[in-house]
Amino acid sequence: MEIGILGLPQSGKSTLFEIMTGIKSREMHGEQFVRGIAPVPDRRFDRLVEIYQPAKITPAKVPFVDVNASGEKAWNAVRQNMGSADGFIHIIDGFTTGHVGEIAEQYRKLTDDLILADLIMVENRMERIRKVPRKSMKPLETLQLELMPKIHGHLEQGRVIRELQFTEDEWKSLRSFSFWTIRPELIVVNVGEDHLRDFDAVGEEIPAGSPVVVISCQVESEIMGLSEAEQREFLSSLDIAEPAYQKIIRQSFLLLGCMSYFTVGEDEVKAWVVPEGVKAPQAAGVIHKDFERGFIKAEVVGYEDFMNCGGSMVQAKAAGKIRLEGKEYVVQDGDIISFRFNV
Ligand SMILES: Nc1nc2c(ncn2[C@@H]2O[C@H](COP(=O)(O)OP(=O)(O)OP(=O)(O)O)[C@@H](O)[C@H]2O)c(=O)[nH]1
Ligand SMILES: [Mg+2]
Repeated sequence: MEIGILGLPQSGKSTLFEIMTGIKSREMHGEQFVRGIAPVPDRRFDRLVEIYQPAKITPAKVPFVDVNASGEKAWNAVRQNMGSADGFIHIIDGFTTGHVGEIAEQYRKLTDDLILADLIMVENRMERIRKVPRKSMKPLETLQLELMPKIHGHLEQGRVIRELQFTEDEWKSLRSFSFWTIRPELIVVNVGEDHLRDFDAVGEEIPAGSPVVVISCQVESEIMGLSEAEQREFLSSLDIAEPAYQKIIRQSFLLLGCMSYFTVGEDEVKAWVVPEGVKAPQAAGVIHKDFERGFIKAEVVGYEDFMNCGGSMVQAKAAGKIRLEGKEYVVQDGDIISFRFNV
């Protein structure tokens, strides 16, 4: 699973990538794309680390990809390297203009390119399916034959595929295409320092239905060199509670449909990444396949319950807050879990 960083040339893609992952892709000459991993900021995780003071800490992580090519080569590089991205950050240059209308226009420009790329994919597919004799059509192809004109018409109106509603079967039939505008996106507006607070309206100006985060990459990359305390002081002088890049990482994590549960102890506090709606045995399987195969029970306490019991397992147990859950339990974000299994 990974998030691709998309944006027009010189919009701040590599600057954002560096802030989030610490990797300077601009210095990696000759590499068309660069992968980096960002830890997901999570206050709950930090609190658990304070409580357990473990030897090892492992936060949840999100992988990002930055394309390192310009001009004509850029779009080819994007096509080659982002076909498998599960979602995108679409970053927009808001620092050379202070005008919200122009920002919306820039958003439109790249989105139109992506819509066009999707249109071509749909047209190719339609042409191919139409050559298949009706009788020998597989159910998947029949479904695609029905769907493609609908998607085509929608794209032709300059609209993105993710706005459309699909049934589960329809989703399955579309999965193999990696359409650009079907995958979720997070819009990031990269503004100049003076405009940090003027852009609350930007979300309304970009009627995309996608989440929007405003950041000044310049400011945030400058404060990376400061100590944590200095960073906090600087941000509070600008009336900012948290650096925006942290919000961007968290939103990217949500974009992937992920959540985390925790395992805790003096040896390690770890956030495990699972898809939303996962059941206990599959969640255990992320730790080890044997945990899933030999799953017996999950001992679960919700993060809030745990903290309300003074951050103590003994107290949580005494208060009856530790539940024994079975195979059908749907894991909740922030659950603290210990699995019982038999191998
Ligand atoms: N003033 C200002 N300049 C910025 C900001 N973010 C990035 N820049 C500058 O814009 C230029 C491009 O930044 P990059 O992060 O390399 O942009 P990019 O989208 O990766 O560029 P390409 O990969 O060449 O398409 C650099 O000179 C940055 O210093 C910002 O928030 N404010
Ligand atoms: Mg770049």
